[in-house]
Amino acid sequence: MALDRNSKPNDLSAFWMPFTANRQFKAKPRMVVAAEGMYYTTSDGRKVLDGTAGLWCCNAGHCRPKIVEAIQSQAAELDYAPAFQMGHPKAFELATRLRDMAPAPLEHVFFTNSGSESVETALKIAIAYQRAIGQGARTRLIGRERGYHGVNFGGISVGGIVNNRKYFGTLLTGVDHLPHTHLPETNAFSRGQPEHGAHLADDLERIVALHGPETIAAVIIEPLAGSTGVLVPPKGYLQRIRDICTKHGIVLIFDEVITGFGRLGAPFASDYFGVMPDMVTCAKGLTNGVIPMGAVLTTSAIHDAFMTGPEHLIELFHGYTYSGNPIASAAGLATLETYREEGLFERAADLSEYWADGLHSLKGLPHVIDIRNLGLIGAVELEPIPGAPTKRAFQAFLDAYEAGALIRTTGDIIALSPPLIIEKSQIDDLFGTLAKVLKGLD
Ligand code: PXG
Ligand code: PLP
Repeated sequence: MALDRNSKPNDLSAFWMPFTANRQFKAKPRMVVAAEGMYYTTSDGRKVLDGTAGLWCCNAGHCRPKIVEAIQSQAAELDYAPAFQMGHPKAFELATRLRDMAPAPLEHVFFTNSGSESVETALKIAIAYQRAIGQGARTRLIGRERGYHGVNFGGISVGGIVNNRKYFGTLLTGVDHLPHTHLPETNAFSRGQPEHGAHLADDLERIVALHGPETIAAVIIEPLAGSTGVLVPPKGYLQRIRDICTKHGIVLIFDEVITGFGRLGAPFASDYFGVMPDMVTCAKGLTNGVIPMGAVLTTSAIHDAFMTGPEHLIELFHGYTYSGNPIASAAGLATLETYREEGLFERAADLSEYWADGLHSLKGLPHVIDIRNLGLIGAVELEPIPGAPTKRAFQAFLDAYEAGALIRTTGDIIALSPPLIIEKSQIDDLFGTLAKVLKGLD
């Protein structure tokens, strides 16, 4: 069937859109109807360069043949298999492939359907693990200011983005937060990891002393905070967090929903920074964003602590109807194969200097107060319009879309994270378009 690029829904009212200014969108909709490689096609027939890999998820680019074929044939062969007390081969294959590509200590995989579910799963496993090893008083969870861990109750409780929390009641109890690592006074326009700020990890010692280490189950942080506007960890910070967790018997969870699958030019940020957590949460790039799927990776120490007691009993009372769904598993296998065949993680590493050059060339343009980068991630922070925060960056988003580039904004920060297949000429196009947009802003 030929694709009708002009097809438009005749009613936009029913769909309550997520994280969207609904009334503004519906007054002037931005619809994409097709995608291939680095580009979206809009409903008015324009090509838009994808500067964000969808929402940080299409790391191999769009409509990649191997992934499309895997999904099509899996749907026709085994559409769904019960996830509890039953199995199917591809979920096991994918778990093995993930274990083989993950940092060595992470040997077991629990499947979910999103980053948010991965976070809930990891927090629950951490608390249950502490109980399983006789540390049942360890129920507290420590997150970080400006952290994003999805939108479910556990995730927003440990998260640190005020608008994602304040409308939703009292959240989980027994949660505390580390300070964020955004230090513009000393670190603005750092290229790569900022020099200053490792000492902020020491705040964990204060929190541990305040509550008592024997009450703390886990610390969860993004190794590089993405959603809050790209906060790159200061040099030495992550290792200090690791050391303090080890010293006090606290499980360290790295939320790698954005940083997993090559975004920094290595399979995971844990590899890139050489700092090993006890659990990793991931999603997005696991299936190239094409079918919802997430995963939690754990060490054998954590997994094995549950594998005791009578063998006919369920060891962990947790799971989702779609954990390890066959079509998602097929998409995951084809995605990991595409990353490997095309050497996309290495490609991201090779391109990261060119990317940083292009990004930092925007310094000096109107309203630009900071630029941050690592791997194939970039952020441009704009001076907010007095009395109208977020408006200037949102205008940049609208103007860039009209000018043929898809960017993301959060607050007054523009975040960029292209598919890892981006060509140098497309990096030039992206920053060329962005420079023009920035020059035209009020
Ligand atoms: N943890 C982290 C670190 C994330 O970045 C989630 C959990 C939640 O994943 P799900 O699949 O439940 O959305 C995320 C998701 C943005 C943006 O533009 C970021 C995310 C999602 C959508 C938009 O920064 N991060
Ligand atoms: N709500 C109800 C009434 C259910 O029966 C189920 C699952 O059986 C769920 C929620 C959870 O759904 P899922 O397993 O897709 O997360």
